[in-house]
Amino acid sequence: MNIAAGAPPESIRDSVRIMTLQAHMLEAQAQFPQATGTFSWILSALSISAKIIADKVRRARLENVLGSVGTENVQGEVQQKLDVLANDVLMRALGGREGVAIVASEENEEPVILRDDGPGVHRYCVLFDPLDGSSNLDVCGGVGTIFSILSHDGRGRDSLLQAGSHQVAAGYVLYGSSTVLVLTIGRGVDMFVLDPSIGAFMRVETGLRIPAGNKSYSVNEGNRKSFPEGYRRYLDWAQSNGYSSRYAGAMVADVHRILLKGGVFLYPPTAKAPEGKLRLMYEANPMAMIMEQAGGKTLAAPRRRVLEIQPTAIHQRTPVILGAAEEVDRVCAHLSG
Ligand code: P6P
Repeated sequence: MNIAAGAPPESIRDSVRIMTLQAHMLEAQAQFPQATGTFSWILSALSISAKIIADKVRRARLENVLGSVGTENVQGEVQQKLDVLANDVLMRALGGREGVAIVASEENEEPVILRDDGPGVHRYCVLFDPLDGSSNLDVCGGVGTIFSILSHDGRGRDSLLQAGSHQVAAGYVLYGSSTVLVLTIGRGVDMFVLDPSIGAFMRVETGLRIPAGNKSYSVNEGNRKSFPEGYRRYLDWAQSNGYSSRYAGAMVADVHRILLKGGVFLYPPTAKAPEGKLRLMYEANPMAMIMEQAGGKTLAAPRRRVLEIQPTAIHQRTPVILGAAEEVDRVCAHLSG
């Protein structure tokens, strides 16, 4: 290869290097001399869980694991068979990692206390929605896993009750036309796609930024009549200004579209869910960290960042307005009008 003096070889440029999720994490870890690898091991547990869940989702109808188990979770929502399977995979993968002190799941009423911090041992809390949007499974719609990682601060289960701004990492896996993992460790947003032929998540984007100018909103308009008036004013304005509507019914799918294309996603207070439907700790907070790291915004109400909400319960809910910064501002202008 003819390497001009000073010019780096083509093969080491970010855009052409072969980088797996594992290599990406080890490269990030190397920048922290004091790092012990605990955090990287937790991410590897999430990665293997995603590969197993992806396989189960794609084979669900063939293996007759679609449909519900006939029970309800702590949210009062009917549990799908794959909700329980995905939850079990994540619990077993994370349970085997020394660095995990506590695990909290949408599917479990109580958090699972695995280990306490030992002298000189720093551990983490992992919160997740194992299979977000699972009602889409029967119709082959997008479903996903959402995760949030907090430092364990020695307060036992109260270590979970930290504001979203304290997250050390957040991400999601979208089981869609391909299996995509999106991750932030507080230094931008990176995207990986599972290559099933080699069983590795391959890095395809680094430093994602939400595009501006996409005239698109995402909301369940079936709830329109019970939205607070300001939301209805925004929707009337948007529909009079050429906006399109996109709604997948699974937060991971809707947020992923906004991360890549722009626009705004809304889950306002409704008569059925006056505090909002989405869960703060393992849906809104991780998505909010990703949105803000990608230059977007995530609010619970005008001038109320989701990441600043001080939680009082691990399953508490919140309204959500998230997406491109200028579009979130436009929604808020109608809420405050
Ligand atoms: P609705 C899925 O059940 C979920 O928790 C989110 O993934 C999704 O954004 C929302 O609920 C959909 O709720 O009321 O529109 O069906």
